[in-house]
Amino acid sequence: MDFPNFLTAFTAFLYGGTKPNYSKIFKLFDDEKVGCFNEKNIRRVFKELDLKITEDEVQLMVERTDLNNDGVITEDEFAQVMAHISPKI
Ligand SMILES: [Ca+2]
Repeated sequence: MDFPNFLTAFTAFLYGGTKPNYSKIFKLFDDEKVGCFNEKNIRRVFKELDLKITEDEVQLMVERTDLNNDGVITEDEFAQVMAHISPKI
């Protein structure tokens, strides 16, 4: 599964046929409410949702979403990437 398909599947899993709410998804990852998340948060969310994610997929998700390469994903970065790759509803 490539990254766009992976995130589409992920949002579909969370929200079924409804329009994905990026902010809501972001808050799942940013459980410490610091305004950003990292690979550690990604592993936790997937574990909590009982979804399998490989280490490669975690790295890929960070690589593709961390637009300014500072090691963390902000809500802006997340929304931009999600809006870009999600199917238009
Ligand atoms: Ca960043």
